[in-house]
Formats: sequence, structure tokens, C-alpha cells
Amino acid sequence: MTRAPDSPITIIGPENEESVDVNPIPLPLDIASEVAAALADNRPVVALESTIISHGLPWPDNLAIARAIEAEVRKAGAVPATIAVLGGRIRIGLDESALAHLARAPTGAVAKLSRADLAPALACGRNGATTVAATMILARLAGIDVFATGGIGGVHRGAETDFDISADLVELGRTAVTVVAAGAKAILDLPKTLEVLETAGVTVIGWRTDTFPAFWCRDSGLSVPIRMDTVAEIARSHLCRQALGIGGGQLVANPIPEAVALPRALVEEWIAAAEARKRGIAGKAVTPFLLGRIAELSAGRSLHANRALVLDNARLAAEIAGAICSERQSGIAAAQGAP
Ligand code: PSU
Ligand code: MN
Repeated sequence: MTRAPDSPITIIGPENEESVDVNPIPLPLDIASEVAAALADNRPVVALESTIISHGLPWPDNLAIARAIEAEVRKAGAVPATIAVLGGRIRIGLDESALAHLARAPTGAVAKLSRADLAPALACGRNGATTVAATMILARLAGIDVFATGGIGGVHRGAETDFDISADLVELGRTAVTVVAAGAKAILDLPKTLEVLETAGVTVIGWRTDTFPAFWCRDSGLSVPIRMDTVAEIARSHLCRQALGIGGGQLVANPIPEAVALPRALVEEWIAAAEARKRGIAGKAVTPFLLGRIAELSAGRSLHANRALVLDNARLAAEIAGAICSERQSGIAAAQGAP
């Protein structure tokens, strides 16, 4: 963390990357007072993304689910901070009207912002929803350690020819946030996704499981690199990564609750049918297209499962955030020589 001389902003970069303070301009950053107060008191905060609201789920389910995720975080004892860019300002923690605005916006009115798109969105005063990658960057900037989502982006099927690999994977390799997800979306090439995560040096943790979950299904058949069974272990691992100064994050892969998991064969059928229609769709549009088609093909069953898994991730993220606060508190106490 570096503070530029005479500058009101603090630039927080990945620990192993030098921050460059050349004529920095003040960042248009608004942190909701409830979030700022929690962070200042070392109380747990969970970052939440907004792309899932504006591009990942259909209206009006998206607004209901966004509210339910926030409620779940609170129920588990943490403060939710949904992140977006509105009118060219970074917003950490959205009020009801901002959530509703994002959820209601017609396709195209709200941009899908990843790492590459953040600066131009600020520069041009745009509205944008943040992907996993962009939410990680902004969470880190605000000092938030934990982030909950549904599924991260990854290596798309056919990437060997079209090179479609989500910036989420690169971000996990560089930004120190622990991301809780139900694995990677089943529409992806999961073996390749795990390979890229390994190359990027991401700590991939199976939550009480030895196999990597596949979003709507509990088990992809692939082994998970590390298994953990307590949130204290995940919290300590997060803090040890920071202490090592290696940058980059952790992916906590939490299998969808058993009662709502969908049969793998059925999901594969929907994916094949959606993939068959993908021709001509490229770039940022691919993931929203596939998720939308699958919601239609499954007559809402995919949506029901999506809601359940994201709520479960929100709960687990809140517990991990709480454990990080406790571990940090004991670390401070130990450093001060307390018993
Ligand atoms: N998970 C979902 N729905 C989504 C996404 C994830 O259940 O809409 C979004 C996330 O914001 C993720 C993004 O970061 O899709 C990945 O998009 P891409 O493959 O274009 O990087
Ligand atoms: Mn892509």
C-alpha cells in the first residue's frame, strides 16, 4: 500500500507489484457509510458483484436474488457491499434504488466491466456492472478481503481455437481477495480452467469436498487441489498469502446444496443445445448468452439452483470474513503481547 505525497488517494496494488504514483488523480470512490464503519472497526464485510444482477439473471428475479444475497450476508453476521460503477463513480455498497436501477436497466444500458473497462467507465462517466475480476479489484481497493459470487468465469469450451479465457482467472492470480463460488460455471472447460488457475498461482480450496464442483452439479469429477473443512483454516491461509507478499487470491469452491443440485446429464444436454446456437456470439456476450439460453431450456430450473448456490456462497463468505477478522484481531493482540 502506498500513499502518494500530497494526494488524497491511497493506491493499493498487488503486493508484489510496484505501485506507480505518477500524477495520480483522486479516484471517484464512494464507500457506503455502513461498509466504511465495519472496515474501520475490523468487522466482517462481504463484497458482491453486480454483473450477475445486470447480465447474469433475468428481471425481476435478478432484483429479488440481489436483495436475498445481501440479506443472507447480514444473517451470517457480515455487512454486504455490492459493487458497481454508477455515473462514473465507484460504488462500494449499493442502496435499494441503485440495486433496482441495475436490475431494471435494459440490455446495453449498463456495461459489463472487467479489468480493462474500469478506467474508461470512470473517465467517461458511465454506468457499469462489475464482473468477478473488476469486483475483486474494487474490493481490494476498499480493503475488503472476501467476495461471494455464483461461479467465476473460466476457460470456455473450444478455447484452443477461439482463445476465450475469462479475465477472472488472471485477476485471481494477481489480486489478494478470497472468492467464494460454486466452482466455475459448468458451461466452461473445467479441466482447462483448473490448469490456468494452477498456472496463475491461485489457491483453489474445496470446501468440505475433495472434488471440484461444477456450479449446478456438486461434482465435476475433477479433484480439487486443497480441501479445507473449517473457515479458520481458509482465513489463516488468506492472511498467510498476504504475509508472504505474493499477491493473488484464493478460490473457495463450495458445492451447490445437495437438495437443489441438478443431474449432470441434464445440464450437459442444456449446455450442448445452448452451445449449438452460440455461433456469431463472441467476447463479453458469450457468458450472458449461454446462461440466458440455459435458463430458457431448463424452464427456470437452472435459475432456481443458481439462486440457492449463490445464497449458500454468501453465507460461507460471511463466515470466512468473520474468521479473518478474528484471526487478524488475535494477530494484533499477540503482537501487542496480550495473553
Ligand atoms: N456467474 C453467474 N452469472 C454470471 C457471472 C458469473 O452465475 O453472470 C458473470 C460474472 O460476473 C463473471 C462473468 O465474472 O460472468 C464472466 O464473464 P466472462 O466469461 O465474459 O469473463
Ligand atoms: Mn470471454
